[in-house]
Amino acid sequence: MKMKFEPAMLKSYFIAGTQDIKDNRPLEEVVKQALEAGISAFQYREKGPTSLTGESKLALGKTLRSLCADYHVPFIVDDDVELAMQISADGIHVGQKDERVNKVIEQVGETMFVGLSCDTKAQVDQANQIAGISYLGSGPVFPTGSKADADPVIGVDGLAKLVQLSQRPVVAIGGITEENIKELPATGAAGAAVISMIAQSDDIFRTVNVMNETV
Ligand code: TZP
Ligand code: MG
Repeated sequence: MKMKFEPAMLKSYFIAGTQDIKDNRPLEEVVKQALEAGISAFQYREKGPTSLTGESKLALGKTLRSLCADYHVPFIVDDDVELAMQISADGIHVGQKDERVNKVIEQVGETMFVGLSCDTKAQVDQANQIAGISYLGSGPVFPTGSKADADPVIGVDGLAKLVQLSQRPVVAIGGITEENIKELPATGAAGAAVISMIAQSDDIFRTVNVMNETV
């Protein structure tokens, strides 16, 4: 199955792995609510000391993959090309420190779309030269507590500059809340990618509505 990339997929982009969910709630329950609420994409990202690996990561990946397919919402895997291919993901997302993007593009071929994190002008200039990249993820726009090795905050101005330089749509990421999301439309970003705003929300329907109505 090959899902064609559309910029509208970036509007309300939920990223999560088991490490992001508190109070012993199953991740699939949170993802199902987010899908019901109308997210435009889901990225499966198991990262950090408590995250799943091996068979348990594969099993949960399969469950989440098929859940997203039920809702016709793109399912994207962070940084794990082997898993992404095994479970027929719609997309793969890589950072500058992950497997080199050219190699990833070669490995996945036409089977899925590719997203790349960029936070400097040099990185965007380089990404502009690579035909196989569908979208860019920005560096952290606001301070984030969800990524231990997050790069320096680029701010709303930094985001606007990346958008201007990029030949591909850019999804804003990092520390986005129901309050500061109002600052994003002015930057030209195609949408917001969030972990805690949805994973820690007391009302996922309200939160996803805010995303879909703002950016
Ligand atoms: N990449 C840059 S910041 C970040 C990632 C994965 C974490 C975003 O999490 P939150 O909770 O939305 O700030
Ligand atoms: Mg990464």
